[in-house]
Amino acid sequence: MGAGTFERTVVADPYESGIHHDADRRKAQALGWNVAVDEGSLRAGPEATLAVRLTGKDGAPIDDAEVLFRVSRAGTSRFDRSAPATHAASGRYAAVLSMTEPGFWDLDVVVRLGGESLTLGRWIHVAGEVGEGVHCDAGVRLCAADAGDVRVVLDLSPHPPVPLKELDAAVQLTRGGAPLAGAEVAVEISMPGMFMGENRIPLRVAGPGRYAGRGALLRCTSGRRDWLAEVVVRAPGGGETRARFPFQAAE
Ligand SMILES: [Cu+2]
Repeated sequence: MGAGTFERTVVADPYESGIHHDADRRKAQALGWNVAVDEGSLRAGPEATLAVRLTGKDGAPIDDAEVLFRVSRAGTSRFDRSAPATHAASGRYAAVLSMTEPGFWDLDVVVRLGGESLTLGRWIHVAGEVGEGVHCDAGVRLCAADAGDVRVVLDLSPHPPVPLKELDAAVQLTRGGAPLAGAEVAVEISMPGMFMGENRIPLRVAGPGRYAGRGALLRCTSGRRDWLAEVVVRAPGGGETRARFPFQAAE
């Protein structure tokens, strides 16, 4: 692979990177290319198998592309990895990558075919063991709780959240096992028994039943690190329900 085509481009400004993706997305639409990620088989681990299906116009599989995967997590370069994908039948491409953290990842699929090269960005969910109950620390792992009849899985990052830094919140909602679309979702950060000001992170739709947003964590001048994230859910046609996730911030 010559000319550094597949070199990792370090982008200082994530919004700039987003613009780049927009241009490539338009190009992909014009070409009719689509990348579907097989999330069902994706599990966190040092040797995670990442597989996609690449299709062209009319959904026909593309079998003669060069494909590279780049994965990363928001707010850190610690988990950046890349690997060339090997081709299997029917437009399938797969690679084994170290993806040790369950939760939400950014995936860049770099596709080269017939002189065209484009990068398609996807937001993917890597399954792991999901903890439950009041002892699950949402600062270091995925935790699940119920808001009424809605199942809420919360992923805060970084792990653990750092005071006075950006805090990413991603939520997966299901009802009866099916992704819950059309909900209004926000995360409220508070400190039990101590008023720390209002800190509400509105989330936006990020996929089927997925909602994500970015806010910031405050610092407690008393030195406390125990916080509470409350996921506020307003399901379509329903009232407001809440799921509570205690977490510990970094020092
Ligand atoms: Cu406090």
